[in-house]
Amino acid sequence: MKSYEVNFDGLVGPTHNYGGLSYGNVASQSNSQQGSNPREAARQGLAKMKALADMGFKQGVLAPQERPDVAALRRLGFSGSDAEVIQRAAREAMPLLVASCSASSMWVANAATVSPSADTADGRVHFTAANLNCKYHRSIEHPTTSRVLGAMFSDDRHFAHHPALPAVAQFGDEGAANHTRFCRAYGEAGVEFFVYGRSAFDSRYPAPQKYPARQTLEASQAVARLHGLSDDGVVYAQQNPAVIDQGVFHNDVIAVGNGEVLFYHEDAFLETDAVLGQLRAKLASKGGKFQAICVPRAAVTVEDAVRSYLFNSQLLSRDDGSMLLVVPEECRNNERVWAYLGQLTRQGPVREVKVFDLKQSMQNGGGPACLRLRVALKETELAAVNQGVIMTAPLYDTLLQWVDKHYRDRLGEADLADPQLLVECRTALDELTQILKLGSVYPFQRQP
Ligand code: SUG
Repeated sequence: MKSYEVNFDGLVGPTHNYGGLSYGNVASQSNSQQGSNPREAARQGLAKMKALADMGFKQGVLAPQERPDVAALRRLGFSGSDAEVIQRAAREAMPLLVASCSASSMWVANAATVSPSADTADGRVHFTAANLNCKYHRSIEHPTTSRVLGAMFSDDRHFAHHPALPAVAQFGDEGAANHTRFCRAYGEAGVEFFVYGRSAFDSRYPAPQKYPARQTLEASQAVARLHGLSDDGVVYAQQNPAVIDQGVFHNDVIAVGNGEVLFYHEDAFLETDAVLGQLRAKLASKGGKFQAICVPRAAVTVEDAVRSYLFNSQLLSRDDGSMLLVVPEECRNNERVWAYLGQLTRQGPVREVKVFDLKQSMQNGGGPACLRLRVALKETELAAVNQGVIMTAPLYDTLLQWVDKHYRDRLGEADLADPQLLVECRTALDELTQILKLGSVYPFQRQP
């Protein structure tokens, strides 16, 4: 049976702004308080989705969330009408209003961890929503994420959904941003690679000194258990704490894998040789031939990697067996990175590099790979997905018109205090759920 990797991209929400909310994420910190352009951000994301769909890749779209999250503000003690809640928060606790307005759900690589059916004990595709509990503004995403994923993958003969892990730092889980899967073909059993930043229960593991390690070993292990993965199909690796301290807040900022290939920076992991050895042996036991492409620090420094987001790229398999690397514009603007990419495509599996302008998202630390959630599906499973979320030329046109109708082209901190923004957001999302055939997934649609 045919099988595919489907990339579901997060549609940028109408409140996209630069809140400076993510300590340890260099771009988020350094662009704090800049004016944003939500319309441009959504258009840039849609352009990438359309381009990849046009190239023949399977592409879907994941809906944004209701923001400001008034219910979250109410849980923090703000009361009155929705407008009063927003205005009181703006007067008394602006950082909380900013957090409740974040459009961070666009980075759907953090929405969930997904295991394809060929890897799981019950032969279904498993999803665990990520608790994202390292940052308050992201910790409020998972209930809606679960409902949206449930509406996209609703057939329980094929799909199993797990709620987020317990919401404590010991089970910090950032989803697919720290998870890669290697396989010979998408429909065959593969090796799932979990990268964690620290152990919460075993002090023998080193930890970063400056910035938080968002993903714990114990969270990764829990996800593997929930998904029914077998030991011979799982490899765990610790991220090098020194690179977390240089701004590598997720593994997908320093490594990307697809098929039989791992593209990674020399400083990405601890005990790299042992990790690569395990990946090679376990993939071989599934009939695959592991191939590692190491980018030496002499060619690209960790700082270059963080600035350019070279590794936050999409490594995509083409029908002729070669691979395409989708990178952000910032890679072309970095001389060393661009020179490296020129050399990379002259030999080996990566034959072409495609550049996208994703500046609006990049300024908050979200590159091409952050914006997509990969779901490997067999043909029958793909047919069971809610077809309303699969990208087509008509859907692209409809979404573009929808963005132009509802989104502002400028948003600053003062605008977040405007209760009209909530009205605009709800109006837009109500229409979107009809376009994408999602049903009532948002809190405002579910209130009696
Ligand atoms: O969690 N930025 C996101 C970026 C997520 C990138 N995802 C992956 N690497 N997969 C984060 O740090 C910034 C929001 C703000 O500052 O307004 C933010 O949440």
